[in-house]
Amino acid sequence: MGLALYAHPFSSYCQKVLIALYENGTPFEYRQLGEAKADAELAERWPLKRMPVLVDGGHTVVETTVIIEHLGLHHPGPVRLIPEDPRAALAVRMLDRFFDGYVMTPMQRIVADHLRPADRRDPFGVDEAHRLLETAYRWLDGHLEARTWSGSGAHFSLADCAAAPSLFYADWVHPIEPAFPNVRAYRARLLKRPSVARAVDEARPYRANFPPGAPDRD
Ligand SMILES: N[C@@H](CCC(=O)N[C@@H](CS)C(=O)NCC(=O)O)C(=O)O
Repeated sequence: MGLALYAHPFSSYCQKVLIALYENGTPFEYRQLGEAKADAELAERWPLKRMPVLVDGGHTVVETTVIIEHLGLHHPGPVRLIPEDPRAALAVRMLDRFFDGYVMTPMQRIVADHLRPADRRDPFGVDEAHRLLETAYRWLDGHLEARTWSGSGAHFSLADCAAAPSLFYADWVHPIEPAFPNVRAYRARLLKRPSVARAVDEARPYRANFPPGAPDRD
């Protein structure tokens, strides 16, 4: 029994793991969610029904960061997404947490607000999410001053897997202003990375489903 990934191409967290799999050309069975059978299997394996979920030889692995750590441990490839040196690994994990907590989370909050009934919207929470994104961009711009990749500087890592989809969609809901040239350049660099470009291309057919409306770019 090999690897199976329950995922949807348009989901930002699913892209985070897909990028890791594509980086190393790791073979896996794509169990696409949105189809009744795959949805039922996911609910059975993970009652919280968050995606993606990895199944490795019958063993269920959840949470994107843990999934990517699991892949590095049990299915390593030529691209090491968590550095061997524990200090360098810590820097990568720190940036991974930054992107999930302070870019992905506020971006999701803004997007999810569009799915609420009109009388249950949360303008205060949405404002807060916009402010958090602005502060996150500012901090990241300084952090990227002398770095090509966000986690370990010279090498693409877990942190960049988290950065790519979070900055991709965050820029759609809270544009990265020219005042943050390093973040804009980093997002563009990420989009050129073949693993990221592939994930973005696979998600193209679903853009019309982006709740706030997708911009005509990228
Ligand atoms: N912390 C989780 C977050 C996963 C997550 O939020 N996935 C979203 C898709 S991008 C999801 O499943 N949303 C469906 C829902 O909220 O019901 C991880 O890293 O795997």
